[in-house]
Amino acid sequence: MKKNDDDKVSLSRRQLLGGSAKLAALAGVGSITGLSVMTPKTAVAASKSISEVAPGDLDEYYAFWSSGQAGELRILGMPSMRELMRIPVFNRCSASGWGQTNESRKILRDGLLPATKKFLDSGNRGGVWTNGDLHHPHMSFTDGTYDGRYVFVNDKANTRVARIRCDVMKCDKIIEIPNAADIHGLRPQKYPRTGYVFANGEHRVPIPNDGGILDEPEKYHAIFTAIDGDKMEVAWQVMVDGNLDNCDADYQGLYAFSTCYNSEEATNLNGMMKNERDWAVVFDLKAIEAGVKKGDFKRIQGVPVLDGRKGSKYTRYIPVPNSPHGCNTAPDGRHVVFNGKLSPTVTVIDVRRLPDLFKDKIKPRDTVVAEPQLGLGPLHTAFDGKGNAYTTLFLDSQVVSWNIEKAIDAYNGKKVDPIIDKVDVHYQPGHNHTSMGETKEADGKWLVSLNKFSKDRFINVGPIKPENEQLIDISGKKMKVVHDGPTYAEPHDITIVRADIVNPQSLWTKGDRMWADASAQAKKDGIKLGVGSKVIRDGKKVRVYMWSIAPHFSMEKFTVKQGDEVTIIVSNNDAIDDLAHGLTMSNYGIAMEVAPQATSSVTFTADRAGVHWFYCQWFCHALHMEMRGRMLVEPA
Ligand code: K7E
Ligand code: CUA
Repeated sequence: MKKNDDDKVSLSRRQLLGGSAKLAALAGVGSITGLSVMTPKTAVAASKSISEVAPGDLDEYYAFWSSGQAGELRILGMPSMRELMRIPVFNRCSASGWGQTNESRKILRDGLLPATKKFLDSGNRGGVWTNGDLHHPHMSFTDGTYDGRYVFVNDKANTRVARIRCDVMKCDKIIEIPNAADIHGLRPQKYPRTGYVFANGEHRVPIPNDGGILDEPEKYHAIFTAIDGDKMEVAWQVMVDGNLDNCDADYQGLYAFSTCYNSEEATNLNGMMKNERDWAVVFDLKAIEAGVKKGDFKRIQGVPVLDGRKGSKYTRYIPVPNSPHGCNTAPDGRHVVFNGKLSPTVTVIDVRRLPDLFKDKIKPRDTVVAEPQLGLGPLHTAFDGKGNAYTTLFLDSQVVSWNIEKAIDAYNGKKVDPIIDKVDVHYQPGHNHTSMGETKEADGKWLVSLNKFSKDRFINVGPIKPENEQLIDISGKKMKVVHDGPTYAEPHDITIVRADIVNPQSLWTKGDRMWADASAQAKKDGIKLGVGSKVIRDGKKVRVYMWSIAPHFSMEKFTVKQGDEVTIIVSNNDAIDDLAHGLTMSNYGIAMEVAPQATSSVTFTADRAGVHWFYCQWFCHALHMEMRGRMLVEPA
């Protein structure tokens, strides 16, 4: 049971609907402390299917799912694979009003570069981006494991990085990354904490990219960025040779790694495939921090950019077979795997050799401790925390499990086969991910293979088919596919987090910073949010304050003049979990969610005269249909 700031005891619906409901009613809501609360048992590997989570039972893991070009973040329960929530980030969401409410537009706009703001203000672009390409969701770390604070995500389409607050599961910051083009790989620092969020600019472009340089690819650059995850500001950037694809961080807080598939620095497919070998770049974080301190950088677009091209003391380039893709550090804290993609191999390095590499005591390839041949099209690797790795084979449509130590033995000439097992997946896997697999607490229970094609696995839904995310039991020696999970465009990557680490609130806290602007304006207008119910006219600007308690809005009608700029501010006073309201202004294209104890606001021009009903679009009560009122717009 939770107390909200009104000191009223707020009951969870689950508790009310459970066994304690009658007793709660008898005892009166205020005095049920001490009653045994029904806690649903967590699904356990039992009976028919080990992945089955019976109706009413709860999952063991939260899985944060990317959505690629859909631009949102999704939460699935695992092992049930039930989709639980969608968190709009880079997309426009009709249900929640993300992209339209004042609160979301501020987040979508504030972190943009001045030139981008100017661009978005021109040509009817509406002031904010409404699309994104979200590939990589990763939770913040403390001491090598997830800490439940934030999930960070990239936007490849419009060169941004966003942060999701895990206390309310909403995006609270989005920043555009200067100098870089098209953020792809993204990983948080694992140790001592996040700390930095590392982000790869994938495509090479001129700096500045303002038309001064066009078809002169030799003058393009690729940029690696470290973002301060607490402030959501760029801490520093490093210019590199080649391009940047995926990245990861070590378990010591000393190095970060990126794969490069275009060492040729070409601009077309043939050119990018020329070299037999590309490379992985290693970034020396301590050296870079010292360089920033010493002023060994150029300040470009407001951020320090260090030169990490070949020969720099900040980086080393480790040659690996042509066109590597995934980049994954193992929970043993020692090994990093670069996945071959065009080569049937993965390259394993040992981070303990990196200090000598930076001192030039050894050659870059001397950091390699294994290079097992696994199959065709290795893209990404996950780990079980028991010394085994799981690599997706895109072309073979398989996942291969292999032992890291045995791969090292084989590289040293011993006659051992590191491959443990191969399992068919359906079809063409990209990323895969194990439960807690990118942390030191990898538990070796579950693997999800994120397959790009589902083809014949589901009934046909037309030319566009879902992807297929298959759940694989890895607790035994043999991998076992136990579930097909169709999902819509296009999950690249996921993060699987033990449920006890993630503890979201069920109610918003009144006065949350999410609607700080509305609070400040209300104060100026002499209104207390959730209490005042009033229309304030300020020249041609009209502010309408109202609150809601199921099943009504505090205002039945309000009148404005055609051409007024109207701001509607709604505070949801209900303090019962899951009791959300919304406000839709019909025939005005306006809709927003108002979650329990939250305030939402939206501004629009009332340039259409007549009677317009506003209504609650979030089913909240038996009298939900009656929860409505009128906006009367007087003709000019
Ligand atoms: Cu392999 Cu963008 Cu992570 Cu997709 S990336 S698969
Ligand atoms: Cu309030 Cu529906």
